[in-house]
Amino acid sequence: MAEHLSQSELDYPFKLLEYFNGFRVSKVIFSACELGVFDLLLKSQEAMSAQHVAQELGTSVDGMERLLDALVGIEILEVERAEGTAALYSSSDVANLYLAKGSAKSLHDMIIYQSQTIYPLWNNMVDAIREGRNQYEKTFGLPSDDVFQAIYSSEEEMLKFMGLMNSSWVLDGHDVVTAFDLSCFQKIIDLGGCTGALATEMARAYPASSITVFDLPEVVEAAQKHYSQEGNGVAFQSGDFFRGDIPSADLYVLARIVHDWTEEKCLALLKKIYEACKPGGGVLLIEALLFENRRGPLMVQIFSLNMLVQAEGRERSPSEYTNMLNKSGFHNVQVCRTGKSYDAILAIR
Ligand code: SAM
Ligand code: ASE
Repeated sequence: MAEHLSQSELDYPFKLLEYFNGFRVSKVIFSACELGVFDLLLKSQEAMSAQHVAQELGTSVDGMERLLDALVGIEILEVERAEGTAALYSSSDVANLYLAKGSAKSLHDMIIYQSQTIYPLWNNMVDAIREGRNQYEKTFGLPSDDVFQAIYSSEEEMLKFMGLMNSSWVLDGHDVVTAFDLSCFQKIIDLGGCTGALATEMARAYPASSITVFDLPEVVEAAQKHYSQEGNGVAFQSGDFFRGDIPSADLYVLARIVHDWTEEKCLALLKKIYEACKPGGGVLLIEALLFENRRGPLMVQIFSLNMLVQAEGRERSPSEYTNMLNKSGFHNVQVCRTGKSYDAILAIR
């Protein structure tokens, strides 16, 4: 099988070509999102010509026609061409569900952040690999020693990052909070819980537990202003999990926190959590797990490069997380792969 695959790739490198042209496919989707193509097609509810779309969005007709054709090529839009009339473009169900701004499952904010922040950072990937550090300074002229000072360089950037974080849990939130039965934990704190998207999923799955999001003061303020849904049963608390006290709880959730930091900082944080944790309590890590042999999943290997270019951490395998948890005092480490982007690890004090 492997021989057959490599043989045909040698005859003609289909996969190789598709992969190294991947950035252009990304740019097609990013551009359409930034221009508002999917929002317009959803709103219009009928198929539109390139000229009509161009006029509504204030672009050239020629440019828009090429963009719409490429979106048809990647099967995100549909087109009808009747003899003698202009081609008429319409959205697919996938575009309406995931790419338009307003829908409950929208990934729009995730795509905007990839387009405006991650893409420029990845442009300096060569330097990131040479230097082994993030590229905020070269890319955006920002000091980069304090990772979240760079990520939150302005109110606008902070809100965009929060949009990215929020939209991930549209897809994986329910799976990760139900990977283990957490109903035995009364007081749950989501450390670095950002907009409260995951905490809201927890409150839904465990209505008898109390859920608190703990995050930096500016994040809590913005979360309450822009994201807090009335009566979803989630409380907010400001603090700094490195410099300040961690409140006592039965379960600490760390979703995409450990992967931001060096092993040294993770151990300091996990030990601090261990001290604050009630006996019989635990910690739940939500991360994208590498395979133990590190051969995949490809998306996790790519996330790990993203942590290099944007933060100071990395993606890790289950045994690396287990070792850190054990070194911090936790035991009974259980790993659950969800089959989606993010997985769950539960450990008990
Ligand atoms: N847990 C959320 C999720 O998975 O969607 C957000 C993860 S985000 C990568 C990291 C979060 O940690 C951000 O919300 C950030 O504000 C927060 N954070 C960073 N440093 C922190 C600190 N010292 N104390 C508390 N929160 C912090
Ligand atoms: C972080 C997660 C992310 C810090 C910065 C980040 C993500 C993007 N930038 O903890 C989410 C997943 N990765 C990608 C590439 O989308």
